Amino acid sequence: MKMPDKPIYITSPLLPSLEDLNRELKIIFSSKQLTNMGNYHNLLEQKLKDVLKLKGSLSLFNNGTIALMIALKVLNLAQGSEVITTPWTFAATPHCIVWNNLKPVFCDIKRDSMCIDPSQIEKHITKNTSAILGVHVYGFACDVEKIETIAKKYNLKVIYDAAHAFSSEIDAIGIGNFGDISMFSFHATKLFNTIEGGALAYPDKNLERQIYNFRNFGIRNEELVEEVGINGKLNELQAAVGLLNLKLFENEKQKRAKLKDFYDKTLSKIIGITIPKLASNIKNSYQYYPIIIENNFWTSRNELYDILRKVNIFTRKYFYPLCSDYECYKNLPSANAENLPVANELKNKVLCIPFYGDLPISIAEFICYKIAGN
Ligand code: T4K
Repeated sequence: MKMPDKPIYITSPLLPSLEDLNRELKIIFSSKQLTNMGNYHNLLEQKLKDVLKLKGSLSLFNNGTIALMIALKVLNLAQGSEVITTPWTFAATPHCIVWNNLKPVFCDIKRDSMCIDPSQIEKHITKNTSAILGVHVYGFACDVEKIETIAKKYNLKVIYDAAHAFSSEIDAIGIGNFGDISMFSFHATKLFNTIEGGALAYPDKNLERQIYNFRNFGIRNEELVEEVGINGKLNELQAAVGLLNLKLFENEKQKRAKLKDFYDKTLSKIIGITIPKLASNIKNSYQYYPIIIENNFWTSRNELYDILRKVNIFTRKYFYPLCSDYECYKNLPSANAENLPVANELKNKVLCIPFYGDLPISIAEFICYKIAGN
């Protein structure tokens, strides 16, 4: 088998044809409405509500991070209070907590879903706890029922970082219907993208006005500023990319499902590899394809990463280091490795391998061939 002659990355962005995009750009250029909640923006908001099967509202943003910051802001959590979250996530998750003058408290994850472990949440609850921020990592799903029960018992808000979970479902219900607010990311690396972008989904329609304001400097109209807002607006060009990508993402998902079948079948034959298995009521978003390199595999996760890199295969160690290992968080009491045994074990074992619809099957075969030790 031959190594690829160009680098193979973990993902490859979904893009509309230039012909289709040009048609939309012509309309936008002639209208001169480039941003500030224009027609393309508003249409994308409408369509996403259907695609994500939302019963409540959806607001678009210029990226997932600003969206998550505003989600935490609009819930009016007590200043300085504690938000229980997981270290098994991208930097944006705990950073958004801190940007809101709140304190992240790290809770361990489950080995199967790599999402927050509900059985570990209650031990972190104090009189200062205001919310739980779960992450539907890789497009898998948090245990939303158990989290809701805990939240009700202690009167806590629930926010979900659903950056990876575009179109994931639990019991055929769109994942954005759970908790008080969910954040989706539409970054270039996501299943559905607007180059940069994001959204908040929330069942309580009463939040709509404030979220609109926070996204737009707090400006309600030319003479009224209601909040200390920020600029979180998605522009028309990106909304146009989003509308075109909405027509493509189902096909992309089907291709990823086929690739997943191939990887599952081939990699499950290799001793020392665990492939995370989702519960049957969860519909995956096919965002990433993580494997766990167990102790009885023929080499370590880090060596496998290096071996693959040398043959042009660029995998990612999502999420190494853990957020709790960052300089800015490592001294928090909850960042102690004894509090996070599963996350600390898996940070040296998980590898996400290239996973996108246009990955040629010959390259997928080559990746498996190298992982098997050839
Ligand atoms: N919460 C979670 C759980 C998240 O994962 C993220 C973002 C957020 C919140 C924040 O949402 P946003 O504010 O981003 O909307 C990437 C993404 O930049 C980041 O959005 C994402 N998570 C994270 C998991 O992955 P990096 O540092 O790994 O990206 P990078 O540039 O190394 O890209 C990975 C590979 O993708 C490259 O090797 C090649 C390919 N690629 C990337 C880009 C940017 C392309 O082919 N084209 C591109 O334009 O963070």
